[in-house]
Amino acid sequence: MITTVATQPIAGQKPGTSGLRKKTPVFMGRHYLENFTQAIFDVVEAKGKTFVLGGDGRYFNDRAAQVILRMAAANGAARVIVGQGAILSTPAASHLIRLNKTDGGIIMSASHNPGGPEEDFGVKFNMPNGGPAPEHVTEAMYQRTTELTGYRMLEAQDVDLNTVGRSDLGGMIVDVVDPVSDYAALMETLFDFPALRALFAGGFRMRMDAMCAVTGPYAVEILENRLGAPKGTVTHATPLPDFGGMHPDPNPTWAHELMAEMMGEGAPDFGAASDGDGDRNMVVGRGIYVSPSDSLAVLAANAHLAPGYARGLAGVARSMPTSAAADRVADALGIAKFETPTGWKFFGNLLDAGKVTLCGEESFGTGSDHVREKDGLWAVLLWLNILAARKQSVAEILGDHWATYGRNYYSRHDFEAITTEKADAMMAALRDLLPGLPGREVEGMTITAADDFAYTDPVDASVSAKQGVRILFADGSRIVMRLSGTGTEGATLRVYLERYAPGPDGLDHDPQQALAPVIRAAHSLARLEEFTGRTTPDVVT
Ligand code: VG1
Ligand code: CO
Repeated sequence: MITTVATQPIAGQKPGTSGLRKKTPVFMGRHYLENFTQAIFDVVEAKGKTFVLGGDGRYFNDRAAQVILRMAAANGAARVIVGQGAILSTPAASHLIRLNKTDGGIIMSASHNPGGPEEDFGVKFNMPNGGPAPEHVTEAMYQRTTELTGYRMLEAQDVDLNTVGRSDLGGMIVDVVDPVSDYAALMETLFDFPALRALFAGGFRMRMDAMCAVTGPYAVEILENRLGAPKGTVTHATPLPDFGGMHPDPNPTWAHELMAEMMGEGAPDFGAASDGDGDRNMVVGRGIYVSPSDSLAVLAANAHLAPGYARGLAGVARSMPTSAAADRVADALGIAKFETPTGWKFFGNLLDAGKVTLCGEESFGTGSDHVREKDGLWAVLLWLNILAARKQSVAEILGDHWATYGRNYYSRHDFEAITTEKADAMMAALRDLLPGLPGREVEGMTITAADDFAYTDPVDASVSAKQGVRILFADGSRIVMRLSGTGTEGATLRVYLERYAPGPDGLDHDPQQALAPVIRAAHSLARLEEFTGRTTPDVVT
């Protein structure tokens, strides 16, 4: 039986950089998930449509899946394809949407945010192209949440999501599918699996830290079962509702176990980690950390070594705060380059239009036109393919890269859980300062330009303003500052720092030392301590 449950708008159901993310108790609150789900189904007009549904396995994932399924049925959806156990990594969900030509999908995840009864939960809608809904769609969903008076609900028993197969839910087809197999098959079309098998058979060793999150089953199947990496190569391989208490954000701060192993005695050849929903990756060589901006540049320069990219790249896109290292590769290859706002949704049009093949963000996100999300395991496999083809170490490949293109020293400093008012006041003061900055000298460097980044989409001409303050210096150095749009507690200030060294000298400094004047300039220009009381970042990437 379908009922319309009376409800009232709930304030604040506004999706951020990537979907709606809130504390789990908020999401579990009365009508909270239901209201937002109804807003999604109203905006996309669910009747007769087919969707994909899955999540990263965090706490409340299984219950939320049952609610969303009953509401999909009540709203007249024809069919929902669900990952077994309500599990799908974000890139696998994107692939299933595309493979089955569905009308979109719902991903239950707060991605790199911790999970558990007191941590974070999230819901995100992806479009028929497999990519996150663009701003005008998420804005329409938000608007809808402000006027809802009821949501539609089917009264029914839970669907068995643990068994692969087809069932009926109030006239709607539910197809429970293996979350891994289609994704693994896609990877086999892109990479030289025989070469990777030979690499592992030849004694190459890697560590993949899945951080008790969704990548575990994918990495075990592909790396250990299909490519023959030794059993146990993948650690923290079982997805847990609270990620085993880990913070599933693959950066040097949170993936410290992996960092310690890779920097220690007897480190394996290659290390990698991924985040809650499997779309991020951190890559580490023996004794050397690869900054995500450099990773994008190296992948762009070498992608042709993998069968799926042998034809070369159409272009490369990076988010504005990501370093310009990839631009140098694009220029050398004579291919197009694009600079977009933060968030994968801004790459969708460029990928759909065939303008770019690779995309990347400094926040440990890399991906290509094989799906419409960033893809952690894909990046790991592309690195492996490059290592196999070049028969060099990560350190050698990075060294060669910097010698060829120069080095964009890069780091991001995060200041977390700042009071929102303080963070807003600091950003407002900084924005006021911008017009007067060009020509000024700070820390011996001359400012050439300062603005608040605005982006006009080259495909649909939509404009996104206020995407982050940029301060550019004559020597190519750069400061970017913006507030996070994925946090659930106060404000997180992200300070992005970059300095270019053309080489051949000065290519092997410690990034924090190389960036020291830029860091000092950032603190003084933004009056960071005065506004926030903070002097040292919580996370350094
Ligand atoms: C962060 C990153 C951004 C990324 C987004 C979603 O956003 O900076 O690059 O696309 O997270 O990643 P923000 O607004 O907090 O800076 V994920 O893996 O959380 O979907
Ligand atoms: Co993620």
